[in-house]
Formats: sequence, structure tokens, C-alpha cells
Amino acid sequence: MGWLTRIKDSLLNKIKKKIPKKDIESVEKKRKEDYLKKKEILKKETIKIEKSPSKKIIKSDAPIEIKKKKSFFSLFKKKDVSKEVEDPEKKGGWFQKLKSGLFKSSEKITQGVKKIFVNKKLDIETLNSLEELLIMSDLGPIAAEKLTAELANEKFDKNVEEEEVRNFLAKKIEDTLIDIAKPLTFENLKKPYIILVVGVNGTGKTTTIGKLANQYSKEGKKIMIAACDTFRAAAVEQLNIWAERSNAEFIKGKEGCDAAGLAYEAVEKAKSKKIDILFIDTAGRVQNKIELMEELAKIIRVMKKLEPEAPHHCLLTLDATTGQNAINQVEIFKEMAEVTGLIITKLDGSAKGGILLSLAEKFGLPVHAIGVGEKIEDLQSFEAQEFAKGLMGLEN
Ligand SMILES: Nc1nc2c(ncn2[C@@H]2O[C@H](COP(=O)(O)OP(=O)(O)OP(=O)(O)O)[C@@H](O)[C@H]2O)c(=O)[nH]1
Ligand SMILES: [Mg+2]
Repeated sequence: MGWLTRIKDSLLNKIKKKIPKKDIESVEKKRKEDYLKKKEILKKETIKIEKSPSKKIIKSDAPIEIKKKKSFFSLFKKKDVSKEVEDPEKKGGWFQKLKSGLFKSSEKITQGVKKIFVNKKLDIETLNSLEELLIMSDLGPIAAEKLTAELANEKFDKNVEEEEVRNFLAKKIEDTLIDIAKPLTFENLKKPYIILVVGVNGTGKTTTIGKLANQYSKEGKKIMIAACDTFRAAAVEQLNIWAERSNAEFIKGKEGCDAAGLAYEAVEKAKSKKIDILFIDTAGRVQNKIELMEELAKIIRVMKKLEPEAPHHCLLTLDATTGQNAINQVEIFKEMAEVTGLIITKLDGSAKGGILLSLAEKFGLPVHAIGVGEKIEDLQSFEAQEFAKGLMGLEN
């Protein structure tokens, strides 16, 4: 990416020559101060280890309504977008659903870009403001610098419309994400296909398993779910409800039993019952709890005794609302569990949808799906173009 930075720098140098030295110094001083402030915020977020958010145990088959959205949306939109959230099929399909899910993120970026580009030329000031906005939207410093440099390269010193900027960014974001947007694939020969789901407390492991199980069950696949989060009875009960909803077989052990032993038993049963996909739910673990992380390694070791290639997928769920902390989580879990792909959850509750760009730049791990709500159908396959447009508040 060095050449992009060089293009940007050379353009900035050209313009600097036209500006009195004193002005440059004061602009640069302010820029430096702002950067230090932003850096400090990012650092704090990275250090913060997300504690388990309040959990909801689903008690009935009724989908959970996201009532809070109604009042939040109505602050910004004249039309009643909350209806779209409740019934995407009737109100413009799944892209509208994705757009609604990404509303908080796209609103932050759209409003920011609108503010920056009011009858303005693309100059140093607008470029810096845009770069800061992108960093604050969790795209990460690398992607933010790259995008602004590319914009500078094409449009420097020209008048630009805010929508033009959003279209430009959407295209570049799509180009970055296209390689990591990969749906889960299954080789027919493997039965059962074993999917281990791991992640920090409350990131959406159990909910995601429920949503995935439902999708694949509807496709006619035989599903089994193993409750290897054996610490809490409530966790087992929550998973059992998801299994019933998706017509999946369910396997659980006694409360507090050995999670690895249960995983072994689940693989054995899934084999004998000719199950297509076996999901293994695991207890949430904070990255710094060594014994819990070791337990995860043990689950994998034990499963390999029966099925050397297990797990065929190891999915890490990341809560988008945690922003840059997600980077930390990937680093740790990758070491302990050979993560093969990511599921980004809670994009509907986050203004930090840009985290996907940070993750793509840093790890290049496939993103198989995104969670945009709590309901069973609120898991969407991750499509680069739709996501980029949704993030920039554009129509598909
Ligand atoms: N808004 C929203 N909420 C979600 C999403 N995914 C999960 N949740 C909610 O997040 C909370 C935690 O989800 P769980 O599936 O229990 O998370 P977990 O990782 O299994 O949690 P532990 O087992 O405690 O580690 C629940 O209230 C879910 O309904 C999503 O995409 N959007
Ligand atoms: Mg769970």
C-alpha cells in the first residue's frame, strides 16, 4: 500500500506549496492533536475486554421483537423503518433488511460525509476529516488511509458531491471485502460435517447456531446440535429451544460435565445417525482465562480421535458492537482453535460496521455470515457489494 500513501503525500505536498507556511503549521498541529486523541480512544477500546452483556433466554417460540429500534429510527427517518425490520419480505426484501440492520453504522458515515462535503472541494482538510470519520467508524487506520488516498488520487482539487464520495467508497470497500465474503461450504462426502462455534461470552454463538441450523434444516439437511457449554443449565435450555425450532437433534450432558467428553459422544452419535451437520456449541470464554481456552483445545483434540479432520469449520463469532476489540479476539482464538471463518453478529445494534474492513485488512479470514437481529431469520450471507452499499447508506 506504500504507493498509495506516496500518491497522497505528493498531492498534499503540491497543495502545501500554495498555502502560507504559518497556516500549514497550524493545520498540521491540529491534525496531530486530533490524531493523538483518536489513537487514545482506539487504544482504550482495544484494551477493554468485553464482559458478558446481559443475556436473554428465549422462553417461547415467538420471535423476539426489537422494539427499541422504533423510537431510535424515528429520530432520523420520516418513514416508519421499524416496520421494515419487522417484516423485511413485505417491505423491499432482504437488502432493506440488511440496510436497516446496518442503519447505525451507515447513518454515522452518511451524516459524517454529508457534513464534510457541503459544497466543498476535495482538499487536505476534507481528506483529513474523511480519514478521521472512517477511523471512528472502525474501518481501522490502514483501510481509512488507503481509501482517502485513493479518493485523493482520483478527485483531488475537484468539487465532489457527498453521494459521489459514498459511491466511490462503497466500490472500494466492495473490492476489499470481495475476497473474504464466502458462504459456508460443505463437501458432500463428509458426514457429519462438524462445525465448532467459539467466541467470547455473549457474542452470539448459541443464537448463530440456532439460525444456521434453521437455514440448513430448511434445505433438508439432517442437523444435530451438541450443548458443549456445560457450565450453565440456562445455556443448555436456550440451545434446546433453538434445536426444537429448527427440527434438529439435540445432545446434552449433565450440568458441569466434561465438555470434551460430550463433544466426543456427539461425534459418535452423529456418525451413527448419519447426520449431515453437527454443530458444537461451546461456553463463552474471555481470552485471558487460560483454563477455558485449554478446554477448547481439548474439545478439538478429543474430536480428532474419531474424525481426524474435525472440526471441518471452526467459526468465531464476533460482536460488532465491540469494535476494535474484535481484532484482539481473533488473534487469541486463532492461536487456540485454528479458526477457519468468522460470523459477525449484532451489526444491527452497532455503529461500528466498518470493523469488517479492519478484519479483512488484518486477517483475510472468510466472513461466512452476518447477524442483523435476534430473530431466527436474522442471519444473512455476507455479500461484499450489498454490505458496502448498505454501510454507505446507498440503494442496491
Ligand atoms: N441485535 C442482535 N442481537 C443478537 C445477535 N446475535 C445474538 N444476539 C443476542 O445476543 C445475546 C447473546 O447471544 P448468545 O447467542 O446467547 O451468545 P453466546 O455467545 O452464546 O453467549 P455465551 O454462551 O454466554 O457465551 C442474546 O440476547 C442474543 O439474542 C444479532 O445479530 N443481533
Ligand atoms: Mg451460548
